[in-house]
Amino acid sequence: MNYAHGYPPAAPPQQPNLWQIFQNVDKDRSGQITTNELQTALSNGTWNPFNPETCRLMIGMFDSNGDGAINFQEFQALWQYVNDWTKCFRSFDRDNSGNIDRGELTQALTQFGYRLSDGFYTLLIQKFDRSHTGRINFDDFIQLCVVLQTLTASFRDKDTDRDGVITIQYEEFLKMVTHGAIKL
Ligand SMILES: [Ca+2]
Ligand SMILES: [Ca+2]
Ligand SMILES: [Ca+2]
Repeated sequence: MNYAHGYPPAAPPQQPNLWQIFQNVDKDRSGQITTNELQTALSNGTWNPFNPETCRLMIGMFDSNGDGAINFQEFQALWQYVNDWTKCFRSFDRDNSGNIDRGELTQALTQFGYRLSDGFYTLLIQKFDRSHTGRINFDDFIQLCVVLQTLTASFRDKDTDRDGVITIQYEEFLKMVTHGAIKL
C-alpha cells in the first residue's frame, strides 16, 4: 500500500484499534474505503443491508481530498461520526427496541432544536422509513438527520432576517436541494 508520507500515524489513544478497523473495512486492501465497503462494514441492527444513501452521504462529508473514497486519515473522522451517531441513536431509543418510533423521533428532533408539525413527522417517517414499519432504523435515522440538517442549514443561510420565510429564485432552490446531491 502506498500511503502518504508518515502513514499510518500513531492511532489516537482512545481508539487504539482504528487502524485495524480500517483494514477490516478496506476489503480489497486498496487503502481506500468505497461506498460498498462502508455499506458492508456497517450494521443497522436488521438483516437488511445498511442504507447505501447514508454511506454515500457520509463518504461525501468526510472525503476531504475529493477523490470519492475514504483514506485512513479521512476514516478517523468518519468513524468518530458513526460512533457519535450510534450513541445518539441509543440514547433516543428509549425503549431499547433497536429502532426509533414516532415518539422517540419527536423527542430526538425536538432536542436537536427542530420545531416540526405532526404532519411533517408523518412525512419524514414515510420518506425515510425504508423498513415500512413506522419505525426508523439506525441507517435511515442518520440519513433523515443529515438531510434535515443540510436543508435547514441552506435555508438558514437564505433566511437572513430569521423569520422562517425565504424568497428564492428557481435555480437557487435547485442548488439548495441538489447541494451534496441530496435525493429527496
Ligand atoms: Ca478498498
Ligand atoms: Ca478521499
Ligand atoms: Ca425505540
